[in-house]
Amino acid sequence: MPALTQEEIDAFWRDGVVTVTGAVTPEQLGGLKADFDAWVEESRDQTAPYGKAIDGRPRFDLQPGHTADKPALRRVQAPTEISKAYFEAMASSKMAVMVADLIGPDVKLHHTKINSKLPGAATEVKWHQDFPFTPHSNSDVVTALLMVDEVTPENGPLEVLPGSHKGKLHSIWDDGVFTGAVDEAVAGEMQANAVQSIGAAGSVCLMHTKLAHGSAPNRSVDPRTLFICVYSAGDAVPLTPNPVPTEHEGLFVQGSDKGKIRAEAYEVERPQYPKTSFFAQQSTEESARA
Ligand SMILES: O=C(O)CCC(=O)C(=O)O
Repeated sequence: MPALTQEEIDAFWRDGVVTVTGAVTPEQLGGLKADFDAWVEESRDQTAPYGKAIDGRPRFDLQPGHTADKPALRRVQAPTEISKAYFEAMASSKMAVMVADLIGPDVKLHHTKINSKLPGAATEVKWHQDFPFTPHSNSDVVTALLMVDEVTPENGPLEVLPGSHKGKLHSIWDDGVFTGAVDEAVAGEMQANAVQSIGAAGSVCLMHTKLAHGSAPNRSVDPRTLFICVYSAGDAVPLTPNPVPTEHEGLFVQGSDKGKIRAEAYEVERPQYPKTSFFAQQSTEESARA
């Protein structure tokens, strides 16, 4: 049974984005919140990024300025590997069916992460498109940003440029340096026409991989936690190493593997594999990028 209406499907292909409520059950949402709260508590004892993801990088990334009193856990890499609640929300929720309504019937996972903006943390995301980070043989790739907390205009919502998925792929290199962000002039134009994706906890923002987006710091007293699942059509094959590798990459969450590859013709600069984290790649400080 479809999980999206025809209007929602049409909006996704027209705008490159659609936000819908009820992507997980209240029980699933409760499990996601509980596990994330426990990770925030754990992070209070840490002074530097910690834990180990499968590529050896820290699983838990901290914003500079993180303290026990003001924790600033900004990223959990591949939470589905360490939490049943996150695995279930990725693999067996209404969200996965919604994605199949867009790019199915066969849908597989590429990667998962949590992007968190705790109150007072300076975490921001500079404007970019996802596809140049994760080029695939075709662009039937969806970034699903599940709102674990209510997302409001004040707590650092995702901001998108509707329709930009139909335009060009913007460079995320600057004069030989991988910045992971479009240049400032382009970002300014995107920001001028941006629309915020806000919603109740349990809503999901379904975003086309070529849609331009970014987000500002959290200026409220409430957390903003997004569980981000990147899914692709079953016949889309990644062309570069997964920047957020996970043992669950390639898992079919809808339909099945038909053993086919579908390709589109396009050109893109090869992305740089993150040495530490995505946020460090976007940092303007050379020392953070190293
Ligand atoms: O956390 C955010 O606000 C942005 C997420 C994002 O840029 C992404 O998933 O590509």
